[in-house]
Amino acid sequence: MNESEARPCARATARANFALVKYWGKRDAALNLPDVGSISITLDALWTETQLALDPSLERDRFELSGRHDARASARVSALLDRFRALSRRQVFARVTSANNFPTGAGLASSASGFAALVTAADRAFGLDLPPERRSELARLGSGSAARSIFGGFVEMHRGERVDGRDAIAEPLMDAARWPLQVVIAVSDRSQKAVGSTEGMVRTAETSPFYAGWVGNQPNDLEAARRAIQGRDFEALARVSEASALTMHGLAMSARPGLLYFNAATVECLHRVRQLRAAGHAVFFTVDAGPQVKAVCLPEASDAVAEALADVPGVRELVRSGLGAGADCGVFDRMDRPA
Ligand code: 2P0
Repeated sequence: MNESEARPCARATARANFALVKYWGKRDAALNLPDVGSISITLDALWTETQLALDPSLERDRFELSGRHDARASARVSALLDRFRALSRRQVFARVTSANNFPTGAGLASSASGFAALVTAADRAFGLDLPPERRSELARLGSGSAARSIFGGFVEMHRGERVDGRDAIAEPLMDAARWPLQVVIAVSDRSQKAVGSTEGMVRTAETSPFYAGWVGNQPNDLEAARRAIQGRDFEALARVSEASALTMHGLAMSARPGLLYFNAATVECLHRVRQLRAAGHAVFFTVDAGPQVKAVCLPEASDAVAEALADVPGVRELVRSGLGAGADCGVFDRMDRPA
């Protein structure tokens, strides 16, 4: 065993989330401040596990995702770890290994669980023990949606007003156990998307003639979703969630050049979900910056939803999930897979 393997290691797990009221657009790209608030659900079946060990023998951070070095991701990881070095006043570098149990960059929210896990592991390894709202703020610097994966169940991300971003953080709205919705994800393309969320958001804000209307309407959708969640009113949550997803995609399509994340299977899945709802099944859809359709349903509807979506041409795989917990962390006496 070499020295680095024996070093104490923080091991964090964070689960993916997706928004019901969508985040699309930034008011400050450097601090990654959103132009709109958002409301999400955290899943239990899609997660990132990140191990982090501080190593005084290193001259820079070492980051591996699923056993491979990724220069772009490494720069983002290191920039975030710089914050932890500053906060702890410890100029020490880290070995970080991270693995997702689902495809990266395919519209399944890998950056959300990834940065939430990184921040949670770093918080423990640097001995900071920050409150969850501070971890949410730091996770946001890595990826806007990651601020939400610090928490479980139903979560609201605030737009915030401050220029320093201290109030652009997420907070839990309701525990998963109080309304245990189910999710069926229809995966039609596992490849990385052509235009990532960050680039897509910037292009949309700069070029869409409808951007101001999107930002102006968001408080209405947030309020409708908050009420629906508090009242466990499925029909109301279905209405506002589908409206938010379609509006976000309509907005993205209106960028120049337009962003089109749907494929043929996406569109067919949306029709199937609406047919199921018309037939009395409690289900609605949402779609993020990729072609996968996420069908959110009451538990009693989930088998019928899975059966209907599995039958759509182009759907390659279904992922089924319940709602999950916030990010958590333990300390172990060595890394499983040293970088
Ligand atoms: C959401 N998405 O609310 C929206 C809907 C995708 C579509 O949050 O630039 O990867 O890192 O802050 O967090 C994905 O955006 O973007 C996302 P950055 P992020 O779930």
